[in-house]
Amino acid sequence: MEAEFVLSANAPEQFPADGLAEVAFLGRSNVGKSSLINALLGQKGLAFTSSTPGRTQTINFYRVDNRLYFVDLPGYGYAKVPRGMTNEWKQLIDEYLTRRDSLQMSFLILDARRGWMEKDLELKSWLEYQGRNYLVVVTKMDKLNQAQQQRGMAAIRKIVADPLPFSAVTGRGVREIWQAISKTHPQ
Ligand SMILES: Nc1nc2c(ncn2[C@@H]2O[C@H](COP(=O)(O)OP(=O)(O)O)[C@@H](O)[C@H]2O)c(=O)[nH]1
Ligand SMILES: [Mg+2]
Repeated sequence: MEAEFVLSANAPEQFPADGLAEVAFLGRSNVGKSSLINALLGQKGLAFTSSTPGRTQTINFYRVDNRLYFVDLPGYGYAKVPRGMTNEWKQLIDEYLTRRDSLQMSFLILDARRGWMEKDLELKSWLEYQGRNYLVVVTKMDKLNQAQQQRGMAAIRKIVADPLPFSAVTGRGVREIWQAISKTHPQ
């Protein structure tokens, strides 16, 4: 598989115009969006990861095998960002999710230790309202013991049927997530 960073956009005019199908990664700041992208693409440093929440303020496009884009969206729910900036981000994400014709599926990413939080539920409702196809990925599974994993997944399943467990540390879930992408976007 070949993957490359293409561009960072902070306005819709900058989004790629070649019409390739897109897979978006959504979730709270620091939930592990970039780490998930890197794990799926098998390239550690491709998507910028940071232990400082709220760093990624642009929409970043990665082209995969010249057949689709992975789209790393800015994280929501980072309280320390000035209000005006939060609105700017929100507007950019809203425009992307509302209007983007080439968006075929989204991953809503949850932290295994936290499960559903208010902003995640808002995003879920919003994706459904927009008629968007999405799947839930539960990341950082490696941070929980067996019993906690089961409890956490059970709580998440009360709200969506088939969350996909994942860990960027162990690689758990990579195969299943690729299968889900291939199902939505066959070669
Ligand atoms: N233990 C563990 N840490 C993770 C995992 N995924 C991400 N992280 C860590 O969580 C922090 C935020 O990850 P990042 O991918 O930058 O999150 P983003 O802000 O959503 O893009 C980084 O320190 C990552 O190393 C995971 O599956 N397991
Ligand atoms: Mg990131």
